Amino acid sequence: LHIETEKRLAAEAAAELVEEGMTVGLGTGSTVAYLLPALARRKLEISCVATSLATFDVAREMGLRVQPFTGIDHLDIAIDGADQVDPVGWLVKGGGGAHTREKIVAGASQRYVVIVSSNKLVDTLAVPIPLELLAFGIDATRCQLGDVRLTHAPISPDGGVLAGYFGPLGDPAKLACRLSATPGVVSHGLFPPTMVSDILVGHGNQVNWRHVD
Ligand code: DER
Repeated sequence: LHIETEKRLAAEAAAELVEEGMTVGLGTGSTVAYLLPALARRKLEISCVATSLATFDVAREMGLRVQPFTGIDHLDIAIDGADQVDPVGWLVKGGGGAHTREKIVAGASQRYVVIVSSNKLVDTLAVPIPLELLAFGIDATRCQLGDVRLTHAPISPDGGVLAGYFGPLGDPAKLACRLSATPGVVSHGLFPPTMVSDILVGHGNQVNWRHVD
């Protein structure tokens, strides 16, 4: 059906969760693009941090108060998209190349709300898993990881090299551990269910709400 409508409905529902005085983490991507105007329309006194320059610029244009993520040791809520969501709440993120900052924001937020259209729901996660690698020793890092290919936008705003893991996925928890433990991997796009509070899924003209335990 209309994926854009589903993205907008999920984003508008998430915007309602933000309250006066909150510090808010803003994700990156085309679903979050619907969140920003919905949030701005509420004219709340809130402080926002952005997970990409694109989000920063648009949020500023919308009149949201966006500031660098310094001097803030936690966020009340963060709202972000995802590329894939599995039945227990594992996410694959990083399609927009922003997963390093998105994971930092997710980890710092009291409540992490994921907004997706229904096409993002999968029974089983699939590769590629986005990666950010340090350039130093990158060939040795790639050799330890297995099938890793460099992607379109090679350099991240934090100076790392953006790539994708195309090897066997198997159990997401085991792969997430192996990716995190491999020296030279700055971050990867597997976000565990423990990181997620709520998943708002646009479905036709409804929004299904999944609370992740
Ligand atoms: O890059 C990212 O992690 C984005 O959040 C991505 O996963 C979702 O982008 P979309 O809302 O444009 O599909």
